[in-house]
Amino acid sequence: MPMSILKSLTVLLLTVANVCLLTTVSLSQKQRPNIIFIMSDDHGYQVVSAYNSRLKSVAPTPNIDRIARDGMRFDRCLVTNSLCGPSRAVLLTGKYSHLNGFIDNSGKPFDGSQPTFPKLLQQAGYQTAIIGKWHLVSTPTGFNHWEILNEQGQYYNPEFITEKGVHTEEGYVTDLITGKAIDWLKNQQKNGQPFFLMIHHKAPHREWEPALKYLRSFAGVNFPEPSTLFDDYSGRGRAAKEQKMTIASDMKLDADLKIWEDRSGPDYERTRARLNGSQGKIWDAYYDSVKNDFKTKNLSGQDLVRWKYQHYLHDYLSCIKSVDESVGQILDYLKSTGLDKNTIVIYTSDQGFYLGEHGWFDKRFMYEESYRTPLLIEWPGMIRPGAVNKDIVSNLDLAETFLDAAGIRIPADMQGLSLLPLLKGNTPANWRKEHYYHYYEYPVPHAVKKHYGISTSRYVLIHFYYDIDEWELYDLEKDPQELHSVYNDPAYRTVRDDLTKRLTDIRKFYKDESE
Ligand code: SGN
Ligand code: CA
Repeated sequence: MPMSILKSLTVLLLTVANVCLLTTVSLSQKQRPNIIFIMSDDHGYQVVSAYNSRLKSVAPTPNIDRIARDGMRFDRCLVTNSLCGPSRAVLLTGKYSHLNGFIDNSGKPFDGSQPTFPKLLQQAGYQTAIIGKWHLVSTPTGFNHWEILNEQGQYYNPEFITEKGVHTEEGYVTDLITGKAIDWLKNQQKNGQPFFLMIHHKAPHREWEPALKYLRSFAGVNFPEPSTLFDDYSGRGRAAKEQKMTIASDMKLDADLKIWEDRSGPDYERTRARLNGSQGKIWDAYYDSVKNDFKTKNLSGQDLVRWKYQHYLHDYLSCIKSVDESVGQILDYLKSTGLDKNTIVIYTSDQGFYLGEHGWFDKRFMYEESYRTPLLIEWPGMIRPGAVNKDIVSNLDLAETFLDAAGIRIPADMQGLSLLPLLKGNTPANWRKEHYYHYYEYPVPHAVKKHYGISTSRYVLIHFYYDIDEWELYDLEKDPQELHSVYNDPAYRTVRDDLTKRLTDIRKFYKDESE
């Protein structure tokens, strides 16, 4: 064969090879999924209707439920430290609090120079963004775009922080966050890179301030009470007895239930005082009626607790109405643009919450309602619609799951597990059988004593330390409401010994030797 033909053939072959290569690259680029991570603040799984909530008929969450219908519902998603900032730091780093350094909300800034999954996604060509609550004191790192609420954030006419500084916007926080998220998504379609978007709601965090349009959405509704509303904590230790998060004593009539005798004080300033004239009229019309009801009924004792419970749930669930609406708007937007086909959507909360169970609001404890959090994931073509997973998973696993989904190598020092096999319906035989927890913030604001512990699918062993040294053990099969610790019950001696040893081992495994 003459040399010139050979050369042309070689060039042709190389060109074909290059085209193939290019096609492969652009195909795999294209196939890398987009990820939308929606996280609310303090949304208890027990009031999400996909979880068969006791409030399903009166306060459903139809849009959040769409993710469960089209994807997977996780029934045992546990957090490592049931508090806002710490949960977010675990999410970003895939490491327990003692290693990522953000153990409580005391104000110490998150060290944003450490490796996080958004940085790795960004390096691999993802566009990354966070919009909404951040609560980690330092400013975000690893994001192409960020617009965060100022500290805890405000519900009405809230302040946002960007690289340019702080500004205030008129409107309701959940609606504003949603609008910003959709605006950002519109720009992503133009640049063709895969994206990762975190939509972090403030709602339904205390003090549960609803959108003005939803103030009367539950008029006449009676919210079913939990059977433990009047728990006396007799089967447990000092930690459950000495906390300060009861509806009876710690829920405030003014800040929490919006009944101010005189309109003043920091709580008033950060809520009602933020409203403008016409907004204020709508608020006053509703909360004046609540105040009148309170005065007219003149309740005390258990009747007063019941009344407070009803109004607490009214405000909390009205906040959820906006969150649910927001989820619907995001899902609709994805569908209308065709983005839904290659986008993973996750809905979760930074931790669980008490909605009157044990007479409480707030979270923090390694007891079911605050320890567990909702987790719903849809991924068209990957997850079988309507799937339910009962394995022990954790917010610790999310960083690795995102990296794995994007085809990025997972750093060896991350401490979670990718959920990818579970999403495909194949739980590995060696999947974790136990989960480790450690909570540190004491005494303010809710006097929940420091504790750590281990849980399996059936048992929870907790060690309350610091100003006390008490152990509790619960058998979730026999006592799902965790009313009677069986730590000193001889019948549980073997279980107790086994779990105590496993707790020592798991603390070593996660490198947590601290107390
Ligand atoms: C505030 C709340 C507490 C809540 C913490 C932490 N009080 O201090 O009730 O436990 O935030 O919540 S409030 O009167 O200011 O609402 S977290 O979600 O940020 O961890
Ligand atoms: Ca929270």
